[in-house]
Amino acid sequence: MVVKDYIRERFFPHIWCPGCGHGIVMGSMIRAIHNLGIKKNDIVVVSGIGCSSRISGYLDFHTLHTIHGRALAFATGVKLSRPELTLIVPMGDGDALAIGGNHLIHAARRNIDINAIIMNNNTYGMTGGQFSPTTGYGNYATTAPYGNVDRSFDIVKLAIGAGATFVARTTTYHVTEMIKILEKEIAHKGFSVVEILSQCPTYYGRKNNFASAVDMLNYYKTHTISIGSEKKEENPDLIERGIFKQEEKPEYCDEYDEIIEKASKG
Ligand SMILES: Cc1ncc(C[n+]2csc(CCOP(=O)(O)OP(=O)(O)O)c2C)c(N)n1
Ligand code: SF4
Repeated sequence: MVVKDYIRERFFPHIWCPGCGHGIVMGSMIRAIHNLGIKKNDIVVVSGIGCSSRISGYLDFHTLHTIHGRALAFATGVKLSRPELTLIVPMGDGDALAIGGNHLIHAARRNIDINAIIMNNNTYGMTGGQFSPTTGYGNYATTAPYGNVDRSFDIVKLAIGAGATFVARTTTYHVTEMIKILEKEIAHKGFSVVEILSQCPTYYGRKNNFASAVDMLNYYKTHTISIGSEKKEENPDLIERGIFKQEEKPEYCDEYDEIIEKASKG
């Protein structure tokens, strides 16, 4: 496989800081799409604004780089008008859960066939490290110099509660697992959410005593476990990785087609 076949070299060098996790996610997206054998022309990547959202500029598919928090709204429009296309929406935790939180829960309850990828770096990287809905209680941010008092969303629980039919979590340390999960996500018909813990060494890392990007990757290695591991009983703070939900349910575009048919028959 040649990664260069899937990227727009004219936009390189990329904007990401050394050690940023988002490039690992982009590389894994490319490999998953390649392994599934989907034609480049059949893929639409829609993103909002953020370091993570910059992925849409670098990938050589049909792409829409839209406005902060609204990627899922644009993607819904594209999917409803061209349901045969594969829609992928890479987002940051700020983009997906703060300004875009409402779009996320409503896309989930409709079960529209869109693949949301949430790169959770616990901060607003692009704008300088403000706290986000996943920064975590007691952690530090440029806008929380004495410690954050907001509690975090659990992205997996939120997505399941809102009705997403495929929900998973992985990290940038677990690349082979990430590629397999992304393959399953894209192959699933319905609204799917994959949370990927993706390090921001520049802001979240520096503010929270991580000496380097490698330190953050080591944290993902030592503080996460596969779903069902016995270690979770010994240490409830460990974060679970894997596929939490995978369920077949009627998809929104299909249901909409049925309504159009009913209406056209009068
Ligand atoms: C309507 C609007 N509000 C605020 C901004 C400023 N802004 C740009 S990116 C961003 C947050 C990015 O954080 P996240 O989505 O978590 O992505 P990251 O950069 O961490 O990958 C913000 C607040 C904007 N571009 N548009
Ligand atoms: S600020 Fe953080 S999220 Fe943005 S490119 Fe740098 S390391 Fe990545």
